[in-house]
Amino acid sequence: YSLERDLRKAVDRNEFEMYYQAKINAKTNGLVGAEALIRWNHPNGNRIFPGDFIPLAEENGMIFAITIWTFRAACEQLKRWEKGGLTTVPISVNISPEIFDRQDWVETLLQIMDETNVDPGLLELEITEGVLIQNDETFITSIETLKQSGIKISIDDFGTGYSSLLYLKKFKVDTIKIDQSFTRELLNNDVSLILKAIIRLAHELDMTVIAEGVETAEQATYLRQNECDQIQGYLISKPIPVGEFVQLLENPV
Ligand code: G
Ligand code: G
Ligand code: MN
Ligand code: NA
Repeated sequence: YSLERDLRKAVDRNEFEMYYQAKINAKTNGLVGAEALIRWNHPNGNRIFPGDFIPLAEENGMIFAITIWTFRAACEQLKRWEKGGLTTVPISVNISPEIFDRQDWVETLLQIMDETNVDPGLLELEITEGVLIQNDETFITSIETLKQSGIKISIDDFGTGYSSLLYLKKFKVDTIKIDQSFTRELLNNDVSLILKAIIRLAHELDMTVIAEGVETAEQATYLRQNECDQIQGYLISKPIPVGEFVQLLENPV
C-alpha cells in the first residue's frame, strides 16, 4: 500500500471533492464567500484530509495537477450556481507556492477561467505570506497579470512568522486573512493590540480583513467591535459538502 501511488491515480479517477466553508460579514452576518477545501475520498472508503496528502503532493510535484483540479472545480461550481439561478458568492482556492515553479501556472489558471466562462471577480487565490516576501520580478509580474484579469488575491495565515511588511505595498492584494493562532489568543492584551494594528494597516491599504478560526461568540463580537470585516470558523460553519453549502446560499442569514 502506497499513499503516493494512490495519489498519482486520484486525479484521473476523480477521487477529490471540494468542501466549502462560509465566510460572513462580521457586522451583518450575511454570507460573503466560501473557502474551497479539498477532501480525498480514497477508494478504500476513508476520507483523507488535506493535511495528510497536500504536503506529499507538494513534495512529489503532484500539487500542480491537484491545484488545477481544484481551481477548475471552483470555476465549474460558480457556473452551476449561476445557471441554477442561485445567488453566488466568491470562492477562494488555496494555492501552494510549489506551483509557482511552473512557468505556465498563470496561463493555465487564465485558460481555465476562459474555458469555464466564469467571472474572475468571483475567484480568489489564497496564498501564504512566505512566498510574497520574495522580491522576485517574475512572480510580481505573475500576480499583476492575474490581478488584471479581475481575480482577487488573499494573504493566507497572515502574521505567522514573517516580519517584512514591504510586500503589502508591492503586491496589490485584496484581502488579509488573520491566522487562527491570532484569533485563538484574541482576548489576550498583547495579541489584541497587534490585531488592531493589523486591521488599521489593512484598511489604510484598502484591503479587506478576515479572521479565520473563529470558534466563540466572544471572538466574533470582539472582531466586529474592532472593525474586522469578515469572519470564518466553526462558530459559523465547518467546511461542508457543496449540497449543504447550497442551503446557505438559498437561505441567507
Ligand atoms: O481543510 P483542512 O482544515 O484540513 O486544511 C488543512 C490545510 O490544507 C490548510 O492549510 C489548507 O490551506 C490546506 N488545503 C486545503 N485544501 C487545499 C487545496 O485545495 N489546495 C491546497 N494547496 N491546500 C489546501
Ligand atoms: O491554511 P488554511 O487557512 O487554508 O487552513 C484552513 C484550515 O483551518 C482548514 O483545515 C479548516 O478546516 C480549519 N478551520 C477552519 N475553521 C476552523 C476553526 O474555527 N477552528 C479550527 N481549529 N480550525 C478551523
Ligand atoms: Mn486558506
Ligand atoms: Na489560513
